Amino acid sequence: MTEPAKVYLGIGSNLGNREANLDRAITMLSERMKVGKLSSVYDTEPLDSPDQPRFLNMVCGATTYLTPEGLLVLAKGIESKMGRVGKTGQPRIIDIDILLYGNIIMNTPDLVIPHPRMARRAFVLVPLAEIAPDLVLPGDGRTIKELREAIKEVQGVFKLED
Ligand code: PH2
Ligand code: MG
Ligand code: MG
Repeated sequence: MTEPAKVYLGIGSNLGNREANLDRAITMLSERMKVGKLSSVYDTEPLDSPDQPRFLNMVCGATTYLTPEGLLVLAKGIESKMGRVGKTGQPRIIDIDILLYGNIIMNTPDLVIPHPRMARRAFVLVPLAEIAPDLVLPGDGRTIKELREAIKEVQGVFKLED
């Protein structure tokens, strides 16, 4: 068998018990893939979505034999099992986004990898830089640490106490 893919998922919640929602998503992911490093949890200012409650965000590293499409089906399935109804731009119990899938670059109507907005989002780069600072963003060439340092504007990302 070929090597499993190393993937990174961004997880967010801004509705209900946000911490419990993140925990449940990680538990459900770990039932279907080998979950590796987890970032700290961050309380974050909503970005691109005005007038929303604050989010909790974190990043999860994992290895999997699922294809990118299979991983998307898994992520969407967990979102719907957890009762997500809010669409993009509305508050939601859980949002699981594929950030990176190995070095793959793909752009289909359903799936764009790397996540197209990750390079300018502190709520992704700050937790990702904790667990994978030297990872190079495919198609960009900069490391996650460099991208995080390149963000100039204040984006209100605060680490939760352990
Ligand atoms: N997700 C969005 C839009 N804005 N802002 C924060 N802070 N955290 C998120 O997870 C988030 C967001 C779209 O998925
Ligand atoms: Mg998202
Ligand atoms: Mg999403």
